Amino acid sequence: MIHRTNASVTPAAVAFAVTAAAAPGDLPRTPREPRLAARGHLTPLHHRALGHAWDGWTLALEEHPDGAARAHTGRVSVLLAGELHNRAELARATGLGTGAGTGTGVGTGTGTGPYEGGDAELLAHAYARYGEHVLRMLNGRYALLLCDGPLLLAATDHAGGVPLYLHRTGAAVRLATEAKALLHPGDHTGTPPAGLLPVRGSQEVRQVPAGTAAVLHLETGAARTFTTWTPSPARHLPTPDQAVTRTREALERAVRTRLPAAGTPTAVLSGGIDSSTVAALAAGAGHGLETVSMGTDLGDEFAAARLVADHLGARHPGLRHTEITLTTGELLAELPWAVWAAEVTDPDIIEYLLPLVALYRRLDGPPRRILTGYGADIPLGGMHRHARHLPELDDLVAHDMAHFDGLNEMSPTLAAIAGHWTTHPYWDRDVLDTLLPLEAGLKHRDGIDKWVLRRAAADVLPAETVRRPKLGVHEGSGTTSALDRLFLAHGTAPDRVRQARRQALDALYDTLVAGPAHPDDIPLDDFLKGLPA
Ligand code: IOT
Ligand code: MG
Repeated sequence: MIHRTNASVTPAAVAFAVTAAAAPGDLPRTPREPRLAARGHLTPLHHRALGHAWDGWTLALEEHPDGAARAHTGRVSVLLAGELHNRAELARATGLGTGAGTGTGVGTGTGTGPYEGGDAELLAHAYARYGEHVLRMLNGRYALLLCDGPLLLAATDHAGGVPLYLHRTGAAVRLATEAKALLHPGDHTGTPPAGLLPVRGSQEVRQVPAGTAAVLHLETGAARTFTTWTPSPARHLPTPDQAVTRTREALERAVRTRLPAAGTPTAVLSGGIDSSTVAALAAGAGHGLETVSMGTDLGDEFAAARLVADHLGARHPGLRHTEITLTTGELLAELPWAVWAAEVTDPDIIEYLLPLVALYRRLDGPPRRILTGYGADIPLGGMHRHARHLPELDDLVAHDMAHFDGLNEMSPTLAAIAGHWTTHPYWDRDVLDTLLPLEAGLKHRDGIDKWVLRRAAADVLPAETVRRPKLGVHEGSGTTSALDRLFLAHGTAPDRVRQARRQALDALYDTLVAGPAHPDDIPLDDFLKGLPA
């Protein structure tokens, strides 16, 4: 019998911090609230079962009785931070009805009707049938903690879509969806398990790689990892028409499974092909849609976004489009927030994320479910549109797929700092498995970049949008020039701007993530003045 502690899935539980340790001893309660940038409803977590005990906190983006989605059987406990996108298939394979439910109701979980239990409960059932191999069957965006007696599974989805950090302290293992919750100075004991990613600011804290599960035995201390997904190195040769059809079908399903059970979704819209396709498919699903576009005094793509919003608005009732303009100063002031949320220092990645964090923090109202086109350029080689030969393009795509891990560019915390949940249809596992293996001549064709995607969306977008060349978010919003000007204004020589940027980001991380500061404590100008010239 599974005790359901949370049957609501959308858009509940999307971040958590938790510690787990071996039984038989219970764990002392952690009185202090965890250090998390994500904002939401915090609930203490205290659970004891056969072979393990949990103590910590869960955080849900919506007011919720129990924080992250949890399920408990006698010896199995499941805590899922995030959501599954192949519930129906998983429920069917596990013998739980047709599995078509939305996951928002409280169902019996058996029989021939749609499965309506929560994601964590569904996982507990599927685990009972498939064991740890169930992790190879999941399509979702989650960090997962599963205890089976003294055996602990700590896993991320195929993309590491919800970052998960791990720290072993004696008999206990501490886990959190944000590194800062674990990076307490003076609390460093225990050898990290092999096979995990290093984390800046600590010798002992590790990040669980994308598509990986860490398996730790809480009593013996034995540890191993296993892989649940890898980017395909193979390339397929469908006909162009087949490639277009498969792309469209996979994307439609990915967008559909990401829509809220109730309420209106938001799409962040630049007017480029990636986000316009997502907006068009979301609008077509008939749940209403709000599109939002941001710009600064140095640049915007408002006209391109408005063209799409008007086109969709004429076809689907109930669409709303908003433009948000920031001054360059307001944009740059978000730099500490971007590092605080992303927990990385890569200058290129922060340049992409800065305008998006600034935008998410300006989205008002109750917590939103935000659809983004982020990530499309990685499997399709969109950032390498100037690559002149197909082998070069394919090499660059393979390189990007081999190096995305640990960059946290799709972390939910980027929007969770403002209480929102983001979701990335192009990094749906099935979409990625459809796009990535296409031979390069379907990604770049007739001199057109992201050809297969443009064709797949041609009937739902204005012809001008389908043709429109790519402009990166950092270019369209003026972020690149704003950052350059900032460092030049602080006396950095033009040939040292890049190096200075890297130093500033490292220093921000060390202060905010590894150190105890909060973005509110950091006036950016003073902070930059304090750095070595
Ligand atoms: P870009 O593709 O321009 O933007 C990513 C998403 O952010 C868009 O699809 C859109 O949903 C949103 N967005 C962009 N600009 C605006 C705007 N002005 N207003 C509202 N929403 C907007 C970088 C990039 O060029 O972003 N991201 C790439 C590649 C990442 C590289 N990473 C890697 N190699 N590991 C991407 O694939 O999205
Ligand atoms: Mg893009």
